[in-house]
Amino acid sequence: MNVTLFFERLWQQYLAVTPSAEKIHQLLGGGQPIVNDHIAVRSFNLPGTGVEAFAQHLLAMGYRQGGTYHFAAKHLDAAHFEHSDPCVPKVFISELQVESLSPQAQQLVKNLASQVNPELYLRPEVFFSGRPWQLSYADYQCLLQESEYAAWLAAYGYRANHFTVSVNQLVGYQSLQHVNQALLDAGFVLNSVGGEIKGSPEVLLEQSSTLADHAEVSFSDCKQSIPSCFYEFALRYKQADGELYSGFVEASADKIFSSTDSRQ
Ligand code: OOG
Ligand code: NI
Repeated sequence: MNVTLFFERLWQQYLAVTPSAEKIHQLLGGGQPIVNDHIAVRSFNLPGTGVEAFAQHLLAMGYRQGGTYHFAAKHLDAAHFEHSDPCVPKVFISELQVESLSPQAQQLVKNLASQVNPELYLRPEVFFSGRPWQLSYADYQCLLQESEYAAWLAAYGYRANHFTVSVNQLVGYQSLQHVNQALLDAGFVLNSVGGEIKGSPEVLLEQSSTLADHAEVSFSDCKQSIPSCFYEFALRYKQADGELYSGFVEASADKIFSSTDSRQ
């Protein structure tokens, strides 16, 4: 699949539940195009449906694997992928260790997964295929008690859960503080878990993010408004060899995950 089309499809799907995104582009870009640093997708680690299943399509589109990451408390594993063309966004893919859930929640997740035709994962369109299973609101709430990640993924399925403005390529902003202030002045709410800025020049990456918008989700028994997707902002620093750091920082990513958690 052509990468431009791939990101256009992800972007349109994301916009449908993230009205803030358009306003943020207007605010920070003033009509000029915004370059995105990366997007992220979430998955379960069940056979054929986790990071590897998604990665195969990126490799076919000219990506190579970058770092791998572990989040013990959230029971997540992740990897990032970068493209040979530096203007093409990186992709961060995570997977939940389903075996870490309670037996009841594990059964619930397996029931969702069993509704999916495994061929879904063989096509690059899986990245923006949305929710391929039926879910009741009670089951959503049951998952939410154990893992906000599991609940979000069960409700929204496969999609970009955020896009990320590359602050390095943003005209008129010298720092992430400056970007955050513009967002706060315009009335956006930032994820404040661990401070509004995660990371530092020392770890070569500073990140911030909005709190997710809300969208109405059709559950099998009712419609409910729940947290949808967010926007992230990333400023990268040069490493010793003069190249911009292209990886992620576990301690910071751990807090970025909370951007879909309205209970923070
Ligand atoms: C991914 C969170 C991590 C980053 O830039 O560190 C991340 C997620 O919320 O699925 O995107
Ligand atoms: Ni991110």
